[in-house]
Amino acid sequence: MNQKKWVLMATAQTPTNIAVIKYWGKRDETLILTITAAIGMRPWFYPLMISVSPLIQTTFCTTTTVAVSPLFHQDRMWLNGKEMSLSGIRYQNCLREIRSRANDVEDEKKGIKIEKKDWEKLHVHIASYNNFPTAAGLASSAAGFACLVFALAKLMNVKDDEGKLSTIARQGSGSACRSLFGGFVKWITGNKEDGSDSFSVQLADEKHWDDLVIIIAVVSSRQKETSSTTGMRESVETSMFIEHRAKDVVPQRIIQMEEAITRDFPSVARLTCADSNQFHAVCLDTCPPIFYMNDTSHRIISYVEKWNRSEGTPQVAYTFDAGPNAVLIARNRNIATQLLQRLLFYFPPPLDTDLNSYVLGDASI
Ligand code: 2P0
Repeated sequence: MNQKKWVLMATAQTPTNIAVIKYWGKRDETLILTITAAIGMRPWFYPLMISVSPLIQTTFCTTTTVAVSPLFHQDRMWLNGKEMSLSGIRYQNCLREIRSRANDVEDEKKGIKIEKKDWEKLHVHIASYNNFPTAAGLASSAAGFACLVFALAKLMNVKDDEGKLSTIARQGSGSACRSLFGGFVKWITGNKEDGSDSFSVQLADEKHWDDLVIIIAVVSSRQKETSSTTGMRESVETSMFIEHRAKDVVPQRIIQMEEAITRDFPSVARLTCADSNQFHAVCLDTCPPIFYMNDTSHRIISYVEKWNRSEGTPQVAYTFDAGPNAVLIARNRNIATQLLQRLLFYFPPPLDTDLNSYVLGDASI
């Protein structure tokens, strides 16, 4: 490695991952090993995020730039412009795993040559930015860790494929395991104690079903009171229902969902809604109970259920993660337009509202 003053950078961008069969519960807290398989969808487009029209954002993702330089004296990270600690075990595990797989890097134009052995001595700076609410049940950690691992792998010339990288992202956050691929992705539970067989596989690629439209209705951008990590630990310790879900429900649902994503929208919708509702039932069955959804979330569910019933077949699926915000999957663009109109009808903004800060939960109905 030459000692000239240089900085080498890599940037990655990752859309968030939306679970249609939820991950909830770990069998190993350190390696982040799940008690059930899970299926997520990483949109091949950026989902629409609405607080309420006319505020429509068409990007919904994490962007991470990683930089390395002999001028850096320690690993540092900034999230949304604010410095945060990298001392936690999750970051340390990801950094260690990626460094151990790093390879030679040469940039002749800049006169940079880094040998494999140099990576242990070099420090990285990481700047990550979410253009959506962080820790509000919108899978920010999924996009965050997947993006970080991918950017570091690019910077350090790691040759492993996405499946292998998913085992590293998983050690940052379970849901990040599913975020290395686009399209529909399954996180395989695995049996091994070292977690080497707990990785993700792509079930269908980005182009397979590109007429689906995802609309995220932001009900609240506040940070959740119970983190997913704490919530799922308490569910595993106290819920009687979670065992039934893990043994009797999810394995079957995974098979059904794999069949349904051959473009059978009614089945995808039924399974997605049922799984979201069961995940929240497990949260209620936890001691003390966890309430991620609020009244506005419940109203959205009612409206979608009524609409689907009146059509005789599902037009829209809903799913809620560890927060009150609704992820709505419309079967095509026409239905998505109708859905937006209906949301605005049911949640009209008061006349004096600053639309830039308005969220559905503030509406009086
Ligand atoms: C999911 N969630 O499948 C489920 C549905 C929330 C509800 O994955 O402790 O942030 O970092 O592994 O990944 C959120 O859990 O938790 C999550 P950790 P993570 O998307």
